[in-house]
Amino acid sequence: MHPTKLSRRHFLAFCAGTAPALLAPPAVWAATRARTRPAPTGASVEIALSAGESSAPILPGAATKVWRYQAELRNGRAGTLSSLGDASYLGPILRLHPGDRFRARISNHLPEATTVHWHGLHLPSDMDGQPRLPIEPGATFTAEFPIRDRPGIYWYHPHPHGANGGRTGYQVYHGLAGLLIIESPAEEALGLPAGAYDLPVVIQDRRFDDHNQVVYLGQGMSAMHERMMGFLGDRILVNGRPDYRVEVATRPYRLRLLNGSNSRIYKLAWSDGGPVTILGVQGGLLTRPLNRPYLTLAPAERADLWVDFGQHAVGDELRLVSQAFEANMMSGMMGGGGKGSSGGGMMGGGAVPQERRGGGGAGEQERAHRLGAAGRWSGLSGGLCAGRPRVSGMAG
Ligand SMILES: [Cu+2]
Repeated sequence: MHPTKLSRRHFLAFCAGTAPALLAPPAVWAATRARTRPAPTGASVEIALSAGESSAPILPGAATKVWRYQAELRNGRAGTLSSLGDASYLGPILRLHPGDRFRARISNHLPEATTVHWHGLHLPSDMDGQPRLPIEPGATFTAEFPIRDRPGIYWYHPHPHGANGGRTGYQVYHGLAGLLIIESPAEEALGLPAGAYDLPVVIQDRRFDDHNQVVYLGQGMSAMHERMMGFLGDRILVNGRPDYRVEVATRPYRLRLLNGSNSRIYKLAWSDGGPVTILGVQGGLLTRPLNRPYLTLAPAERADLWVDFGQHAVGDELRLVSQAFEANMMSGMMGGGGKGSSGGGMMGGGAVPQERRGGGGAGEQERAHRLGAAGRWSGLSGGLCAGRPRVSGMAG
């Protein structure tokens, strides 16, 4: 199938509403059976995390068989876990603070070995779900480590080896992934939109068969080709849902984007042509917000966006669209040239398409007064160069 099928197709709509009561689907922020107990040991935040078989009503008709993370809070702050709702196959959002000592008791209820990799975090390698330390079916593993990273967007997913290039791509594709957000009182002091105004946006592509079941890789030669070039779905899901829509208030929001797709790269832009305001990328907040006509997000990359729906009238609909862009079919393999939505993601390190200049107006819009204190992070920024977002890959 040709990737341009997705060109300009909107997959995420924000509708400006009036009443704050309409802000976010309650399911998004409902806690996942969260409860607090005294800590038996030194971990300040402890969860029980299971990976198992489940199903989700993704498309009209039959439910889709998925693999799903579920979690329970054993110790720690209320709000550590938040669910995207039962209709989403994604794991709960995990919110941690710098300085936390985090423990996850991981149990594998899958029919095959798995691991849990804490993507983006700095932690001891023997706690990081490396393929050399598989958790066999029916087994458990306790990962414990201090949270040393900056506030920002991270995620967790399996990282096992396996036949035919490994099972990482397969397991993530079948639903095993979740957002991990590090937040801190210092970041809170910046006054960015929080709570119901801080929305997760996990973007993934999937392919479904006639019975609403996900299909991973084609048959025969096509499977080999897709394994080499990167598997692409033909349907975009946001937070595990098709045609995702959010009722929003006419005010600023913070969006936490993760490209959780196996291979697809997105060129994201607003349907009204307005600038994409980037507060941060993987690695945390930038020293100041950047305005760009679009944002390129490769597999596993994250972006912190700011958007003011107050610029729109009540009843307006604003869409986040995935624009078409030129792709070099071999670039995904070689790691060079423009990496397009038709492939890539295997080797990483490629250049992104040339930035269009001027489309976003002033370039770096000065919203610095809102982020004045962000200067403290300056030594650690740089995940996103001006006009040239960094690209990284994730093995499919
Ligand atoms: Cu990863």
